[in-house]
Amino acid sequence: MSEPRLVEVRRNVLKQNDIVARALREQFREAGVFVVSLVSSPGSGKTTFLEKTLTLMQPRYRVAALVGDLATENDAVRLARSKAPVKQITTGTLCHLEAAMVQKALEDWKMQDLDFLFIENVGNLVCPSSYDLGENLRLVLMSVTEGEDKPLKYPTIFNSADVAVITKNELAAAVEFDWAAARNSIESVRPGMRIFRLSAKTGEGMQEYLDFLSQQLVDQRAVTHH
Ligand SMILES: Nc1nc2c(ncn2[C@@H]2O[C@H](COP(=O)(O)OP(=O)(O)OP(=O)(O)O)[C@@H](O)[C@H]2O)c(=O)[nH]1
Ligand SMILES: [Mg+2]
Repeated sequence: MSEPRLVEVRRNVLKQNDIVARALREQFREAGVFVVSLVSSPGSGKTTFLEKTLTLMQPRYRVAALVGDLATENDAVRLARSKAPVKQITTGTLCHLEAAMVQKALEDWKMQDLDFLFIENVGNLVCPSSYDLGENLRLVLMSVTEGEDKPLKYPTIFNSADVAVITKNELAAAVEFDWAAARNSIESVRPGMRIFRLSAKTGEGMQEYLDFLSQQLVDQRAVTHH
């Protein structure tokens, strides 16, 4: 009989999150920073891809990253090799980041000093989908080794994301990755979704994605007159 109360509590948590996320989005807009979040199952390659992204973007852009995990600073240590400012958020038992955690982590960073902020969410294909972090763009990653039907099994996370990134593409042949099947899965849960296919290890496909991000910043600043 406790279900209605649980539903209500959950609704309140989400509502509170949306309020903070809205404030964050406004703060990002005013500062002219473009914010990209990354979601995926554990081990799909978020940190590898993000380290590569930060390293390749550094010469042209002021970039920084937040990274969420239940425990350890491992990912922050890896990302910091790019020399970009990086902060780890440890969530304890929580399987997703919340807007308030992002807000707190950003307290001593000046958003005006950044062009791009990246947020790596906790590795999980379920929990992060309902939590808005105030980001401009949400990427959902899926590695070629995970199975082409993941979008069909976890439609909510693909629905909450804007762009799909197929990672570890240099392994595609070894695992007999079926590109057409993967694309159909994505297309059936999120018609028209933009998909990048790349490998952070070899660098193939990275340039097209970086060009896309650059254009996103240009478009955002054209709208907000920065
Ligand atoms: N072959 C290959 N391996 C990769 C690639 N990207 C990541 N990996 C490997 O995949 C494993 C997991 O990568 P991570 O970058 O830690 O994945 P993650 O999504 O950040 O993992 P969590 O933060 O734990 O959810 C590591 O052993 C990486 O070296 C890639 O493009 N090609
Ligand atoms: Mg990681």
